[in-house]
Amino acid sequence: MPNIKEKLYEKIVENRDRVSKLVKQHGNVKISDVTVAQAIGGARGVKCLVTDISYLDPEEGIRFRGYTIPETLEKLPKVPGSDMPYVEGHMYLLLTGEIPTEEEALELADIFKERQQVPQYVCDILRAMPRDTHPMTMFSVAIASMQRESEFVKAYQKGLSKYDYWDSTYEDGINLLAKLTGIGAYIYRMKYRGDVIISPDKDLDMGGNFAHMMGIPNPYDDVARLYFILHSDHESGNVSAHTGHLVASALSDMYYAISSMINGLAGPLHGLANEQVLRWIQGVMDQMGEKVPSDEEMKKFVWDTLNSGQVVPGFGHAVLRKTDPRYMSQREFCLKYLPDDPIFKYVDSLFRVVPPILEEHGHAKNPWPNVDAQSGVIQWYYGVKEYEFYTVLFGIGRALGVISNIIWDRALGYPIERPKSVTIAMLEEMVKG
Ligand code: HAX
Repeated sequence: MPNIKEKLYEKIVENRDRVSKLVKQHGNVKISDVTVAQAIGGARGVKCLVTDISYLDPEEGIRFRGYTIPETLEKLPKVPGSDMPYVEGHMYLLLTGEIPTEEEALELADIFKERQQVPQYVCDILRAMPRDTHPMTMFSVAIASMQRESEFVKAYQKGLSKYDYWDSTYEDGINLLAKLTGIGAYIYRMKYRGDVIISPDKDLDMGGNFAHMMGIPNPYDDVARLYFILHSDHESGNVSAHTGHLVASALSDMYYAISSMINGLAGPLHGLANEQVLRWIQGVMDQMGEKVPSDEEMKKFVWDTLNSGQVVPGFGHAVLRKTDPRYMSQREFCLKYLPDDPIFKYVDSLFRVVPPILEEHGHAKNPWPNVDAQSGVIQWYYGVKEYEFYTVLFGIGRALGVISNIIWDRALGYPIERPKSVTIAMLEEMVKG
């Protein structure tokens, strides 16, 4: 058994005990009440999910296994000659809760390399789709098409004890994760780079290999590493993570669950916001020509969007009540590597202009920028100008967290999800008293 799996199993045994004690001894303790507004309003703030992979504090932002973003980037082993850590090391942290040594990160990197080959039938399916199909649709279909490979399904059909679900779920998760960068790069090169496909390089780590398969020189390898780590997890209540958890709770396998996760991420209020931000900026650029608008001119564009009943993409959040630290990490990257980039100037101007406008507008509970306001500009700068593709990058990163969560859901025996619904008439009756 590879080291990471042994380590994972140790942790599973410990945590099964903790969960079982909580349910047996304190199962009736209340942790949340639900109001009418919450029942109608998307269960905002209702505490009814459990995950140890990450925690999102409204003021502080995300912590991965207890570590803030700067701590995560500082503590994880770095790729030699690079400013950024191994994505594989981050996956080790998410799965086991421990910062890996360089050796442990490299061991996982080797496991991914052994399993990275994208099956030819996946490429054939992608090729059979109309070339103008959205890349997120292609990504979702490619993942679902590999469902036939599921180790969990094979084991389940033979008759599998529920205590062993985690094992083949882990294998499915690692098999799938190993292929996601290759599938993403394949879609990109097929659609936007004259169909010239670049094969993986066995000597490179996940971030380096992705940059190589995209055909983009360094430091795009560090961009990829930073991007995948930052987007990996954001608690389990966001649409993509929750969808993955929900679908997997029916014992649908990892391929079904991650394909569904991608479909949830493809909405403009969630992951597709990174595409929408660049689309919005392009709309302004079309009107301004070469000139970057002054802050006063930018205010008008923002008000025009709000007055036409649309949201300003990249701003606001269901949980956060301050600027997203994922935005700040990427902003630091931009200030270091591309301070004079014209699109960064747009993003910077929006950072100054939008929050006071959203406060004045009085609707959004959080006027500050989220991760999606800042991520596209970096991709654009390094030549990935096809903004339709940006959410695929988000999806590769998010899979790290959702796969970790699903493995743990199975290990801890979380049951099929089934909240209760009521009718509007029942609510009217309940509020009468
Ligand atoms: N522009 C305009 N109005 C906004 C707004 C924005 N950026 N953010 C919120 N609002 C509005 C809401 O539409 C809502 O309007 P109504 O009262 O008229 O229905 C009101 O403010 C209250 O919303 P909220 O409670 O502050 O926010 P929600 O929890 O309902 O929604 C969203 C959170 C992220 C969906 C929301 O802020 C939004 O639509 N933002 C723009 C899209 C975006 O950037 N999405 C990406 C979010 C991060 C993420 O998930 N990345 O993947």
